[in-house]
Amino acid sequence: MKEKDNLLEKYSSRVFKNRKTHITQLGDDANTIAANTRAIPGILTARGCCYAGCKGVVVGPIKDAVTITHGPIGCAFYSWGTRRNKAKPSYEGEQNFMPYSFCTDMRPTDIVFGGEKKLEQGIDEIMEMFHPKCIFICSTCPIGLIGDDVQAVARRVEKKYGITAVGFSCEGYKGVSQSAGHHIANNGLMRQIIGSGDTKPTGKYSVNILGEYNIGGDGWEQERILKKIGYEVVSVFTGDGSHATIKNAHLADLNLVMCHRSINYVAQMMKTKYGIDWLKVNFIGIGATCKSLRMLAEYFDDPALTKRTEEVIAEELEAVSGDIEYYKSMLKGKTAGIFVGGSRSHHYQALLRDFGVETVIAGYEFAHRDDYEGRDVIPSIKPDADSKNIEEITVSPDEELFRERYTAEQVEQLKEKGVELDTYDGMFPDMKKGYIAVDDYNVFETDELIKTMKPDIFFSGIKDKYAIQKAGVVSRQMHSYDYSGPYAGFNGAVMFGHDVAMSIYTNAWALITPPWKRVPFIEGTVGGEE
Ligand code: CFM
Ligand code: HCA
Repeated sequence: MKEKDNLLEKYSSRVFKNRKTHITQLGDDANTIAANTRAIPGILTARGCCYAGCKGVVVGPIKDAVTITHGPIGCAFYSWGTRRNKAKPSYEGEQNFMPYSFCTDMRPTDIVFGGEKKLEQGIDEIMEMFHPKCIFICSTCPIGLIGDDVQAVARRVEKKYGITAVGFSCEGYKGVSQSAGHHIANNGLMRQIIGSGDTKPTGKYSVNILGEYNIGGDGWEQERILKKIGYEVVSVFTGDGSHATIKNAHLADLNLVMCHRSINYVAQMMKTKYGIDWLKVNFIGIGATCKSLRMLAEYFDDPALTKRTEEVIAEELEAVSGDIEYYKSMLKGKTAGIFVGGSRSHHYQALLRDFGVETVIAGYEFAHRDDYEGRDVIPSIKPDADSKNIEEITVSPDEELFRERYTAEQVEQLKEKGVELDTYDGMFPDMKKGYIAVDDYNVFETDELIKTMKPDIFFSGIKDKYAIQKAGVVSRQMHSYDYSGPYAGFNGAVMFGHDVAMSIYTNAWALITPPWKRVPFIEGTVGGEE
């Protein structure tokens, strides 16, 4: 199709061959896309590294555990707070290490002579000063190269102090993106944390929220709504989450999965080991939140719970509908592009639709094919050398604790009723024909898409935000929310509507002439070929 062809035509034949499989213009039939493969060197991808996925994303936000970066100080500094995963003690005296950054600060001599001793000394200091009950050690690139054994250090620390210590070999270069780090983090949590507690929930219906990192307070808005209905939230993975609660996660009734990409391994392993179902939810967007709450009530199938769910939905809608209508009147008919990591590009399409905004271009930095096409494609994904490098752990049913609420047949019946149980359909079914999906998008493609698809607003990250704005298009950071938020749930939707309307209607845009209106543009080809 025209727009896709325009995007590819300037590439050299080698780059063309690769990138054409990562760009899909949606048609009527089963749409497919290549994903989770190596980025082309030098193409200016937006991706990050494996350490970022493990330390920055999954384990770092666990507030009562100390996460120590074993590596150079820069890796620790740039993964400290920038993601805006909020946390606060939930009772007096609860430990919260989020305001701190811990690092071994590896220097050239440590690289030459080894850093294990320095790591152990650092942990001795941490134990003396902070007395955490859990320590996570996250490796950066040099650690794997010099062969420091962080797992052995973790075992020694556990013995010496009687605490839980987990070593993560999440060197930055492992895998092809942050996604490898998610998987490594999931494995560590499953092996050493989940199942190590024995405090049972006391509420009638209890859930864990998986893949919710409390960016800008999103998780707090979700917990507010769930608790108002009467659910007990046992643990959150991992925004404002704690080692003290995650160790009891296996005793909850159901797992709710927000970000499928970063946590689906835990969801799937908990299903196998403990029989706990997982429900794919989306609390981003008014319609999506109502749908998720209704699926949840349907899962537990209790008339009192269903009644309470409807009461809360009605009350919440009543409170926000005036504001939503107001922002909708300002935003209706606009178009958007969304390029984020591995989940939000789908979730935020629902919220934008609440305001009458269509997402005409969308894509991910590091999602896998199942995040685009749905989990049904998983058996057909061939593992390559990079994915084989990441350990797959196998779990089996726990002899004492395995319990299933529903038989496989009942799960199928619930699925037929629209309850998205133990599965995820991905982003494509929610995109319309003609819209463009791009996997592992880069700077050049961003520029081109802005020219051809002309979105009114482009949501992405810090690396591209200012270049986009200099091109005359509003850009909002979909990772950090430009220091705003929450955007989840009912109250978050109002905040989002406010921020988007504010950005689009600011007078600054009237003062900017986009470069393509002032030609000439740089001419030439990309990739060194004529
Ligand atoms: Fe999941 Fe995330 Fe995302 Fe992600 Fe991320 Fe993030 Fe993201 Mo930035 S866990 S995949 S690795 S929803 S940090 S909170 S915003 S890229 S779309
Ligand atoms: C990461 C974290 C990040 C980066 C955001 C951005 C985040 O991938 O390491 O590039 O703007 O959300 O903070 O995704």
